[in-house]
Amino acid sequence: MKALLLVDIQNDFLPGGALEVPSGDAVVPLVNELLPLFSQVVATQDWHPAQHLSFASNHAGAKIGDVIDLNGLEQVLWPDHCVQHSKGAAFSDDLNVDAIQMVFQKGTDMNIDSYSGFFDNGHTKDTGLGDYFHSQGITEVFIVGLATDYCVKFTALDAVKLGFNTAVITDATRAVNLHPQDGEIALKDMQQAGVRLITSADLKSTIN
Ligand code: VGL
Ligand code: ZN
Repeated sequence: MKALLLVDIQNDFLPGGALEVPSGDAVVPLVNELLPLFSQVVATQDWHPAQHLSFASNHAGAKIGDVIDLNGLEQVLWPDHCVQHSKGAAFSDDLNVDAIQMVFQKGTDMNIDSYSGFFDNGHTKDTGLGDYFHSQGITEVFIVGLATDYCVKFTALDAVKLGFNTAVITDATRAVNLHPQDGEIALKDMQQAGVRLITSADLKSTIN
């Protein structure tokens, strides 16, 4: 069984949002077109408390983009984003949210970030997404959304580690690119770990 996994298609990651991903909005119409190809559609949602320690604003003297040690893990400091219940944390208004069966929220613990939709960055807490897929008989996971170099990447790497046949639909993802090549490097890292890189056109021609 296949599932489509929508990673963080939230206002703050779209142009004009707090942590805007260049052309992040371009993924939305592609994702809407893919939704009818799947009987299982699941979304992740970055869902931070205002005190989240991935926010530069919560560290005196820190700047956005600084890298700090946060409880033993390397942490990039971000602008305040996806604060719980804010408009920025909501899914894009243009996304067909009616097709989403389950939402898994992450980044809710202020002391640790969570790029992957499966586990936090320390791999200590589980969101329940892996168990949900198992309970639904999902063996194949197709990933779309934002951002290629953070949440898409770590979600895809964990999906492979958990034994799912994992594909990233590259034209339905966009990168933050704090450094210009980050998106490209992330795709290579995923491919080396066993993630298949496909396009939405590939998918449309092979499914149904
Ligand atoms: C993300 C940075 C911080 C993402 C989330 O969704 O890729 N990136 N929080
Ligand atoms: Zn975040």
